[in-house]
Parts: sequence; structure tokens; C-alpha cells
Amino acid sequence: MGARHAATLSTCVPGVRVAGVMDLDRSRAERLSAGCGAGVMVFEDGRELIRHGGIDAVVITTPDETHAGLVIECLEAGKPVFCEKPLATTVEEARRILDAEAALGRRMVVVGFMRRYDPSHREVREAIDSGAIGRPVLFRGIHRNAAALPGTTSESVLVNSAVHDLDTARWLLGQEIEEAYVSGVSTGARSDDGVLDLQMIQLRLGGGCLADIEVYVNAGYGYEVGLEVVGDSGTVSIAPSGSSMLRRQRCVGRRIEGDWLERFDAAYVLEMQRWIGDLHEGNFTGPDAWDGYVSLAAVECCISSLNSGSPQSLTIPDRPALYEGIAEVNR
Ligand code: ISE
Repeated sequence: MGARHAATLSTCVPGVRVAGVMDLDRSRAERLSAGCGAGVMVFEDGRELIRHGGIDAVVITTPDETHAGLVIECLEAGKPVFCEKPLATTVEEARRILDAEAALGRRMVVVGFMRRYDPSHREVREAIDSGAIGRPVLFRGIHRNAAALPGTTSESVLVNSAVHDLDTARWLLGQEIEEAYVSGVSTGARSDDGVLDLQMIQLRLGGGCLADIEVYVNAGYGYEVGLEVVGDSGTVSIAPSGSSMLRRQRCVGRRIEGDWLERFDAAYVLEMQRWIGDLHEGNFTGPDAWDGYVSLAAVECCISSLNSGSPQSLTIPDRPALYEGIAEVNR
């Protein structure tokens, strides 16, 4: 993900220069830096990169467990930060980020919920906002990965993958999650490690909507994200695969993307362009630390449902004033 963002910033975004890259594996960082133009600094320590005087803003794409510490480090250094999702791996860490931003008195954090920039997701949002489907009553989501990432656990399916769907549901419906019921099975498809790699999430949201979301991280055949929002007078949906359909020799076929880098290619570019544009204007309009925090509160509620086998309720505190009244772009 870091290599993709660095490439996007160096080739598709005006008004920015990749000044430094970091990887624990120095040779990998050196290869990446060479592709980002001349004079790109190479670091093996994220904190050193963050504190360096030649770095104005930071993109965090390190492993999930390191996100919160590095975001706080950026805030302490007074540097705007784009953090890949999830913002943290626990609500408590995310709360600390909110506190650090509150102490600064300005929003400096943007979270990489790139689906909000995906043209088809934006069309769904526009259809809902225009009233075309009436009052939304149900969100259905499908999220399939070809194969689970190494080190996947039953909980990390929720923290790392389902966090996108939880964010999408609340973003599209404009409602907060109030109850979650999650069940999972270990399909044994790729390994017999007992990880619950297929999970079904049922949600009840504040405005009277329901949601059901399938997250299957070992689907084997490719990568797909699809959804349908049902309203009281119509529905709007994104078919899992948006590619063209080929009919030949009495068969019909459609290409399926291999992973999120392919499927959300356009979204990643739009996301970086927006972030850099906002940076110049000094007003961030993308998903913020509050969205990162609330999505993690929902993830933790899902984890306790998965572990207890029963529905769990969730109360989201009022949105702090710092996160109110922001221009509606990707919010
Ligand atoms: C991955 O980290 C992503 O962010 C992808 O968008 C998501 O679909 C996948 O499940 C995650 O593992």
C-alpha cells in the first residue's frame, strides 16, 4: 500500500514531492525511493522520518498495530497525517488520537477509507442523497478477498477488512451503528488454522436501518466488493464486479479483480489528490479521526458479539465540535 501511495503521489498528484520513504527492509525502501524521483531520503525508522525537518506531511501504511503510535507521533510533531485504515487497532488507542487532536485544536488526521472516493460508491451516495430510493431501510454488503493475509485472526478479519464495510454502511446511510450480531465459520478453504474466515455481520442502525454484511477473506477466486441499499421506494446497488461481460462459445464471462489495488485503483488516486489539495487549502475534507474512532468502536462491538455469540449494543458518544460542520466532500 505504501508503494502504491508513493507512486500515486509522484506521478498523479500536483503540488507534492515524495521527500522520504521508510521500510524496515532498507533495500526495499531504496528501490521504492529510486522510483519516486531524485533525492528521496530513505529511513528504517518511522519516527525518524516523522521528525525530520524535510518532511511536511506523512502517509502511514505500516502494519495496523503500529498506526496509532505513529499518528500520535505526527500530531506531536505538528504534521498532517494520512493514515491507512484502521486508524488504530483498539478504541482506546483511537480515543488517544482524538484527545491529541483536541489538544492541538485542529483536525490533522485523514483516514484511508478509500471506498468513499470510488466513483461507484459516490454514485450510490448521490442516489441516496437525491431521494431516488426513498428512505433507506437496509444495507447489504459483500466483501471477499482471494486469500487471507498472513497472520489473519478471527478478530483481524473485523479490524482489517470489515472495518471498511462498517464505515461504508454508516457513511452511506448517515446513521450510527447501535447493535451488532456477528457469527463466523472456519471454511478450511486455505488452511485448517481455525480462523473464522467467513463472517456474517448483522447491524441495527440508529435511524431504523438494518444491515447485513458478508466478509469472506478466503474466497479463492478473486477480490470483490458489492453492495445494495434498499429504500422504501427503490434500491441502488454496486454489482460485485464492474467489468465488461464477454459472451463466446455459448459461455458468458467477466473478469474479476485480483485485489483491492486493482479494484480501487481510481479511488486511491482521487483520495491522494484530495488529500494534497486539502493540505494546500488547510482544510481536510476526507474521513477523519472521528470516523476512524467510530469505525473501531463498531469493530470492537462486532468482536464482542463474535466472542460471546450474542448481539451486542453500542452507544456512540456525541461527535465533538471539532468534527462538526465540515464541507461535505467525502464525509
Ligand atoms: C485490506 O487491508 C484492505 O484494506 C482492502 O481494501 C480490504 O478489502 C481487505 O480485506 C484488507 O485486508
